[in-house]
Amino acid sequence: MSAKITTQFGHAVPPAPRHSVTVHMPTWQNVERYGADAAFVIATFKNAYPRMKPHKDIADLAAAVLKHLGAENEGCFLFPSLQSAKECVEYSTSPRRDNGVDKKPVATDQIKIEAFTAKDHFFAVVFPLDKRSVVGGFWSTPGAGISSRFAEANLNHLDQLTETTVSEDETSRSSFESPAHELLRDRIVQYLERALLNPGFQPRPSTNDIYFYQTGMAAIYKPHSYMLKLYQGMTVLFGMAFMNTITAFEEFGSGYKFFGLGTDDDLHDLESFLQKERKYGRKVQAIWAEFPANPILVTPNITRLRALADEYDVVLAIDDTIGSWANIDITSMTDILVTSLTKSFNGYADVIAGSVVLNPASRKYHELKPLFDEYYVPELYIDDAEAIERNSRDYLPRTMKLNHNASSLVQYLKTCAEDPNSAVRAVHHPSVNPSGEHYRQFMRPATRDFTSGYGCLFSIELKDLPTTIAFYDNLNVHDGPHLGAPFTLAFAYTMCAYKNKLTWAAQYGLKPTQIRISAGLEDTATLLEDFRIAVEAANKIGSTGVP
Ligand SMILES: *[C@@H]1O[C@H](CO)[C@@H](O)[C@H](O)[C@H]1NC(C)=O
Ligand SMILES: CC(=O)N[C@H]1CO[C@H](CO)[C@@H](O)[C@@H]1O
Repeated sequence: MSAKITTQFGHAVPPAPRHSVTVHMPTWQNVERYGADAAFVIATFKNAYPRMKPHKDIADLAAAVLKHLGAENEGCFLFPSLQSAKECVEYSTSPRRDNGVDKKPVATDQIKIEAFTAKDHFFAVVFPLDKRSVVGGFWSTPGAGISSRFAEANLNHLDQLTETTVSEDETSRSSFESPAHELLRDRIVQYLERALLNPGFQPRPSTNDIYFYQTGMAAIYKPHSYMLKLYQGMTVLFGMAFMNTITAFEEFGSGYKFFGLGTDDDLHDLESFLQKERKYGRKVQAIWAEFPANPILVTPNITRLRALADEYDVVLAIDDTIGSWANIDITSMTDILVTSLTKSFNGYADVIAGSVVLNPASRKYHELKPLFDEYYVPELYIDDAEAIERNSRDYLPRTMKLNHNASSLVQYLKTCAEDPNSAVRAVHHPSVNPSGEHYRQFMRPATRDFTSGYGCLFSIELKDLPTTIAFYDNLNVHDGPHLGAPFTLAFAYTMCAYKNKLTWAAQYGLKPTQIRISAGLEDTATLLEDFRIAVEAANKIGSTGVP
């Protein structure tokens, strides 16, 4: 068993570097509190995933900006580009912010954009403090704000903080292009081109087809917003997706249609939907899917999705974060490949970033490439690019360990699930899911230095709530969101994200008795022992709920 975890609730997971993106959330009691009122619990966190709430460096820079403006009683969010600042204002003032209960849009004369320079140029959106929960929606979903490293670098030049005029000219933004960005683009192309399934497939993506964003969510939100300018159409979300992705399609654009199981039956329904929309002359702009999907790792039949996208002239955008480049080769199936670099690519839970790869062999390329080149504004800060460049040097060997460690745990838990006396009901992972067939088809062939696997993420499902609580409270790993870190993380995904809509979630196979696990790099035997102890604690509870 590993050393007993002593990290306090709400603190970053050790070694807790300055830019950590983790927060430890032990005990089921806290899971329930989070599910009931996330904002309340997040406010008590010392560290958090940066989109949950601004990192301390960002909060400090925002405070300095407000002080400079003599507006200490107002609220402010900071953005690296005028484009993102304007989108924040548009979001905050939209009539769609009226939720009919406790939120109203911000009046247009109450919110403004101010431009500043310290080390770099940046933009502040300033608004009345009591509107923070409204404007804050733009901070947490699109993830288009400045990064904590951006803030740190500018805090070091606070003596130079000056207000400047708000100008459309975004040309002098040198901090968003650097040798590190170039190295990263080269590396990404290299990973995409490694161990190809169809080497004959041409043309292949080049470094010109890679776009960087400051978060994984921005790598979804920004392309979605560019496409709205071109197509003004409906969006399809096929299969379950990360909770903020669903929110992004709810809050931005002209509606979305959700096929939340991502199964072959859903494919039939999708086809009927596309037929109907075509019949009524309505444009569907894109089909989005995760490969495989959060949190129970269903993998869609991407061959069929590709065929439907072609037949109905719709963009196919795939988020491959969970499968990850090293393991799967799906670029040629997509029009847009989006990845959260925050996860296993960066691998050390201390940077957030995202990327988009356009597929030059896709028939949508001639529309998408000019669209991206028109609207794309580089926003990935140089210090973040440098950190990811350093951290991703061991991406391949690290991914192999993550694959292996996750699979070892899945094998053990599968054995438990087969025992009728065990509290473990199921384990969800592409290696054991029926939809895993769709995943295996796109695994890269083994090479001398790498054997493909199924990624670091899986979910364990317990018999009932009492056994789930016993498992969660007795599992000696860190708890919280995030995946692809060096340390194992357990996350009560459904309970945290959907406690107030469990019936909705249940339609898509999500249960409060599932715990999502991101396997880390701990010694396999130790990890197995930690899980065995938690399973035994759950077994002891039995069906009565009494130990
Ligand atoms: C996926 O869809 C394709 C195209 O419809 C079909 O030929 C194939 O059999 C499906 N794959 C699986 C594994 O069901
Ligand atoms: C079997 C395997 O690859 N397990 C690895 C899990 O990660 C740790 C830390 O890197 C390795 O030591 C194990 O070998």
